[in-house]
Amino acid sequence: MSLINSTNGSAHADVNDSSCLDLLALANNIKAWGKALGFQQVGVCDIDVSQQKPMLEAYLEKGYHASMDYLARNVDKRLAPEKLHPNTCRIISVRMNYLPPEAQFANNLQNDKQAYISRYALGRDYHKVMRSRLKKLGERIKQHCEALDYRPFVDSAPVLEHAIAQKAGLGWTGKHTLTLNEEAGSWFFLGELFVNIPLPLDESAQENCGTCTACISICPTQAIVAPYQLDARRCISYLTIEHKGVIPLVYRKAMGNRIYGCDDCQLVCPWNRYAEVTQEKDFFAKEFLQGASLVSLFELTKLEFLEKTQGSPIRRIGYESWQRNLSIAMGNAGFDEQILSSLQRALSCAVSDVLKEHFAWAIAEQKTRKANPEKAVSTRQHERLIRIVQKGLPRDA
Ligand code: B12
Ligand code: SF4
Ligand code: SF4
Repeated sequence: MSLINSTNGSAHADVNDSSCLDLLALANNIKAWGKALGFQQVGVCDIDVSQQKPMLEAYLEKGYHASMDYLARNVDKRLAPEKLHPNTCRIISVRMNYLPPEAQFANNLQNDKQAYISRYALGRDYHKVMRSRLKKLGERIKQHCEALDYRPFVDSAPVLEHAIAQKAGLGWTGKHTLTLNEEAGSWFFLGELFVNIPLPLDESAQENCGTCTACISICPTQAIVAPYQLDARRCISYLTIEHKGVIPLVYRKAMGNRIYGCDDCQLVCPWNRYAEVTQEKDFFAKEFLQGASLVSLFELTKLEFLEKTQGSPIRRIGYESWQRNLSIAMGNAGFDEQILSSLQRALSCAVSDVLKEHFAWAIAEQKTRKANPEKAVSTRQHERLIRIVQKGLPRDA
């Protein structure tokens, strides 16, 4: 393969290679192939994300990345994608819907004896689904352009996926810091194919939150500390998925029955009224999670947990965090004899200090509620969320 130099000194594929001659036609084909592979949208951008530098640095300086040290590593690669994969001159950005049919958001959030799991995590791990499709897309392009060198990314590498998606026209970064789209809302995953072919660029997406601040005011832990700025230390998604050890008391009540991730900032977003449900069976809820009670999930043995969560993103948090999160939800539930005895049994044989502390807290909460049954479990903010969902997302309520 011969190479030519681009203006920034890096090398990219030879456009004179007869198989890549018509780059516009190739880009159109890539979009059609991507859609046939199950991506709802495919866009192309260049690799200049350097304008993100001050925001990224401020985010890290303020410690908003919490214990996710990997976000502070490889900042140079995040800001210069060609350092991550040499000779990259374009990024093909893709998105894939994940909202399962009958999401039952309000029903599930209202039922404090049931576990609420973020809708992105009910089915198969999206990393696997997306990466294998992106690889297929890369192989397909290569059949038509031998000079292609590509590398797929989903989430795991130092890639500024939101900034790239926006440049490629897939949507803008909302005030909740997620990518959203006027036609599709935000219930989709992002992925990228780094390539060395100078494909024509798509127009970037324009910011369109306007004066809305719904996501900021509904966040149960005030994690969106300013528009476009998320302090992960306060975010329920971070606390339930990434954070190890004790969950600070101050956030426990606000977690309600959310035992894995949180969808609240997306639930109130007006653009999600137009969201499509996914056709991917892989993202439909695993059977053991459908309408699952807190007790039934809490009483899974470690072996059962590992078996049932095979291929699911939930497995990644491990059994201890699983039990920790469930015990908080059990502590937040209205008084229930079964919940209390299940927690007491678990405390009597717990070895981990973290779990002992959480189980004891949850038992104390249950006992308080037993003594004061009239004491409200739900907060006014939670009730407001339920009303907004019922009104704004009737199909998914
Ligand atoms: C780390 C991470 C998290 C962390 C931290 C998120 C965060 N906002 O920092 C935690 C665990 C909290 C998390 C939670 C969730 N995540 Co997450 N997460 C990531 C990951 C791996 C990296 C994100 C990152 O780089 N953060 C670092 C900061 C610096 O980046 P940023 O948030 O984009 O910040 C930019 C803007 O805020 C902006 N900015 C900052 N300050 C200012 C100020 C002004 C004035 C302006 C204009 C801009 C601005 O500049 C920053 C730098 O570019 C990405 C995948 C990826 N590689 O991008 C998935 C990703 C963002 N997550 C995803 C999902 C689905 C979620 C959850 C919805 C899951 C859930 N239901 O629980 C929640 C949503 C929480 C939320 N409101 O963001 C999807 C989002 C898809 C989409 N439609 O956008 C991604 C893209 C994964 C994927 N491949 O699909 N996540
Ligand atoms: S995911 Fe939940 S806790 Fe995190 S910012 Fe959104 S609403 Fe707040
Ligand atoms: S809720 Fe409003 S402010 Fe938040 S992302 Fe959606 S449109 Fe933007």
